Amino acid sequence: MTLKPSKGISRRKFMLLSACAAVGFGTMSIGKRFQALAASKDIIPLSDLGNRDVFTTCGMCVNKCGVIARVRNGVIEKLDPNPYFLKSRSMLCARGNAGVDSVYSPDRLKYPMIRTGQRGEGKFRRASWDEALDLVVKNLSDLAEKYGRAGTVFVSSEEFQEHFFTTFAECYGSPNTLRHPSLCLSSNIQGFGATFGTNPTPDVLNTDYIIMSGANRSEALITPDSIDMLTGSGGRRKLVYLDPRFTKTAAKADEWFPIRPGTDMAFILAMIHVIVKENLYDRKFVEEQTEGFDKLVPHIEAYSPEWAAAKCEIPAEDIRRIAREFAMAAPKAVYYQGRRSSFFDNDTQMRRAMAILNAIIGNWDKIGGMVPNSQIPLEGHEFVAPFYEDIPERLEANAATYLSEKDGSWKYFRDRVLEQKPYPVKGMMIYKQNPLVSVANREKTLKMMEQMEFICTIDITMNDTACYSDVLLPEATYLEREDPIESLGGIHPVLVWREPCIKPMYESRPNLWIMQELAKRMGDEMSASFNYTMQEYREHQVKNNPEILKALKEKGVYYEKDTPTYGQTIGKKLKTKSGKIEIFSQKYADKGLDPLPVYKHPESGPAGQYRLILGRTAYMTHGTTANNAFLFDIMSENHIWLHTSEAMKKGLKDGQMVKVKSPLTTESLRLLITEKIRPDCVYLSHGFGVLSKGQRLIFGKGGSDAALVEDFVEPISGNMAMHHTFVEVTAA
Ligand SMILES: Nc1nc2c(c(=O)[nH]1)N[C@H]1C(S)=C(S)[C@@H](COP(=O)(O)OP(=O)(O)OC[C@H]3O[C@@H](n4cnc5c(=O)[nH]c(N)nc54)[C@H](O)[C@@H]3O)O[C@H]1N2
Ligand SMILES: Nc1nc2c(c(=O)[nH]1)N[C@H]1C(S)=C(S)[C@@H](COP(=O)(O)OP(=O)(O)OC[C@H]3O[C@@H](n4cnc5c(=O)[nH]c(N)nc54)[C@H](O)[C@@H]3O)O[C@H]1N2
Ligand code: SF4
Ligand SMILES: [Mo]
Repeated sequence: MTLKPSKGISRRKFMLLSACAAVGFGTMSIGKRFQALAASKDIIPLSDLGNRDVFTTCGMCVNKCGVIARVRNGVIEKLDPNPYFLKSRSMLCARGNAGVDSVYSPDRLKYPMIRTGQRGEGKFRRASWDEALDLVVKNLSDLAEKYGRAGTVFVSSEEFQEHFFTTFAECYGSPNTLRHPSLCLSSNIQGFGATFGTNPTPDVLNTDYIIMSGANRSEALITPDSIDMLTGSGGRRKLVYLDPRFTKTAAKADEWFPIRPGTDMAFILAMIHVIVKENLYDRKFVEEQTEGFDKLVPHIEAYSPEWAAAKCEIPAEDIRRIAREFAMAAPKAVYYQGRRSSFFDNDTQMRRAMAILNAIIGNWDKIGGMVPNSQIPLEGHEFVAPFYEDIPERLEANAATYLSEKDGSWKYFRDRVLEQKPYPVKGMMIYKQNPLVSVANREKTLKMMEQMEFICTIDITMNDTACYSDVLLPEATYLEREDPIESLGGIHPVLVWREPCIKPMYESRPNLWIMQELAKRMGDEMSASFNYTMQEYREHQVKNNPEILKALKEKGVYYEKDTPTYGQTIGKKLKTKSGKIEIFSQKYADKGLDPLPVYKHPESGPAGQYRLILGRTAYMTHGTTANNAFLFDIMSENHIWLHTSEAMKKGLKDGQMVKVKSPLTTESLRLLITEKIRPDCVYLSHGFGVLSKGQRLIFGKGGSDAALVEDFVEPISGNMAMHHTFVEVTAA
């Protein structure tokens, strides 16, 4: 039987399946597609594990929901939510349900591969593991000889086995690790961290008043918030939502304001103005727990609702009313900071403003307020990295004011690779990241990759980055792997792990094995850092605690206590310099940064052009899931959204092809005419317009936002700022 990308299962059937998963344990067969797969000798799992229900963890996005995999005759037939995992409120989303396709997709990476054609041509030959691993090690040794150990960058995103990859980088001796936060939430972490000493979690379940700006929780799912914001326990819940688009969250909100992009800080400063002027803040809390309120008072004098209305286009009387309602609901009120912040070049200061607004109403560490995260501690993995002399600082050291040593900054790093300053980087090891899709300005990433002498990608599918690599190492998927224990922090912290549902198919291997085999070839010293089995590693993580191991085995999760606790930090020193909540940041002042957030108005675009805004859909995770057969059934291309009035002016018709031109490139896209967006913006979702022909369902469909979006940067955290691009839209 030849395997073709197939839609095999109808959308209706799939939706039925999802609904079923949301309510209970029906073991509905996944249909003909999997019977056909099970019958194919090509891909019968090597499993002799038979019929089992496996408690494991979803790997389809960052939330890591609990899953029960129904394995029948050695095939994973269906995934159900694990009711013991409280954080997902017994839910698996569409992507979680569709996870089986990551195992059985005909487009997955099956064997180690070595490139035979030009980079990007997609021509590879199958290789043995020995040959591929030897080739990687030869290149890593040659690169170290030629350029030093810093001459190779280790690129990765969060995943349970990522730790082994970063350990390998450390043992190899490269200071250059490049992780996803500088494409995601590093300015958020920075802004809240500078104020509270940590990035707290809004207690959405118990709050009475939520303001969400730039956080589309009905589509950009974060559990449990996406569920709790609709259900809540209070019953008096109010949700105010600011977004240039009328999203599914807007549909569920009490009030929606189509805010002018990049002006959230004006709205927040005006709320602070009202709350301070009208004495609605929590005076006792402010006196006891915060620093610098006296400097805030004159600072916000000019930021009146009337001033803000002209900036953010939300009426002054609404700002004033919302500020009063918000303060009255305190402490059960949250200005929800969201997760991703890579929109504008003032995002860190915008998050500071959000943090200050929360602080002055005294919602800190209280039920229904902003609660610092707790975490169940795990025993660390100790290893001795070999010592190498003359290892330089990381390539982009000092580029951002507060650069994360561990995460780096994609924007600054890539620029320095291209300048070849202060030293050349010529090797790239990539684990579970797809920079050609996730880093703004794709052309620059292509140039960066072009000048690499060696690129190795460890992934599960032939994504764009794999297609431009030299050696591909197939990792086993999350449903085939035994993974370390992971401590998920939050208001109600939990331990989870992964158990294999079937044996890894084809020749895919878990990352620990891959790192062990590479380390072995690098020599004894390095190999010593990987000298354990997964079982030993997991036992070490929990000091062999039988209670934890039993709970994980039987329920897939371990909670230390039944309910969250509040107020643990009250009266204690926070992790800021003063030990208090820093409204005025002396730390920022010392670095020459604004110690209180100063409003900066975003530029207007050229006449006739639109600001390009990005955002999630509920059916896709980044650029990872578009080629998933089930999800492709729901969404098979991305449309460019344009407001009806603008489309009429241009004589454009719904569904027709248009050219979208940014200063970087032009993409052809299908037009969606809608009232659900501001007339000065267009919107495009992420993950389409791929370069790799190895993603057979979606190759040739939709367009790439990464190609269109320019690479501006937020200079305090080094976060990519992705909403400064303006585009023209014309008929194709
Ligand atoms: N389904 C799904 N869920 C996910 C993910 C996924 O890929 N798919 N990814 C996860 C990850 S890693 C992250 S970081 C989070 C991201 O979570 P979010 O940050 O909530 O997600 P986005 O959709 O990127 O952006 C949210 C909204 O901001 C709006 N927006 C744009 N500009 C502005 C502005 O200037 N002001 C305001 N107020 N709004 C603006 C956009 O229109 C969009 O609807 O989602 C997580 N959850
Ligand atoms: N233009 C644009 N760019 C963006 C965003 C946007 O909205 N628009 N969002 C930004 C945000 S918030 C984030 S967090 C980043 C995320 O972007 P990335 O850090 O690139 O992460 P992902 O897209 O989640 O996953 C990357 C790769 O992991 C692979 N993968 C999946 N599971 C496994 C596995 O088990 N093992 C291995 N080895 N590989 C696996 C997938 O095939 C995929 O190719 O993108 C950012 N970039
Ligand atoms: S939100 Fe969906 S994709 Fe993400 S972990 Fe949960 S079920 Fe999986
Ligand atoms: Mo993210």
